[in-house]
Amino acid sequence: MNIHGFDFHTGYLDRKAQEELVDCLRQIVQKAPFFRPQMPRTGKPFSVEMTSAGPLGWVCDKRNGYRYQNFHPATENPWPPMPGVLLSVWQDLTGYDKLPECCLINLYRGEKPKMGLHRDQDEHDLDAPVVSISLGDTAVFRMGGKNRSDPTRSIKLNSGDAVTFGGDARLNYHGIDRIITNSSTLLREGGRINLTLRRVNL
Ligand code: MD3
Ligand code: FE
Repeated sequence: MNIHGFDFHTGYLDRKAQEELVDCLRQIVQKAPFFRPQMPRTGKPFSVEMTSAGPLGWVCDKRNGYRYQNFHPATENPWPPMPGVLLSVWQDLTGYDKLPECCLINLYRGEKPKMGLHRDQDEHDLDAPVVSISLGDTAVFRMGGKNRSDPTRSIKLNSGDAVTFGGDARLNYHGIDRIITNSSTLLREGGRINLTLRRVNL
């Protein structure tokens, strides 16, 4: 980890590794289908669909807000297990002594999917880094600072790129401005999938 707290691993997964990961995700999504979270209070639907793998999944709805829970909100089944290959990625990129408990799977597809500027602060272990893996179409990622009003910069995340966020950047504001349609051939149905690996509990 560098002084800024984030590390870009451009082209971390080669094409074959990306294809194998997508196959693995298709199996997960068969058991735990994508769902569309809603904003707390307003109930406004997200433009991004989500699901999770591992002991915990991140969910959000009008009534109960943002949280981690150990079951899928629609099927009410436990989330599918964390793929072994993602535990290897976590170990390789972070060397963190505890395992990730959540692989959040974000699907950017359809009409102008985006994720507004926010911080990831629903986890208890804020010493643990977050690992992001991009698959499919390129995303225009926005990285900010500690305060919403801090300057931001725009960075493209391509299929196969991995990023670790920890230390000084763990609570930085960030978001996805847009997806560049048809920039990748990885996903037959088009769009982008982002995986974030997270430790939740201390
Ligand atoms: C910077 N996802 O799910 S991953 C999210 O591409 C989320 O789907 C985006 O932000 C996506 O919460 C961005 C990059 C990322 C993830 C976690 C971070 C950047 C981060 C945590 C701290 C700082
Ligand atoms: Fe985030």
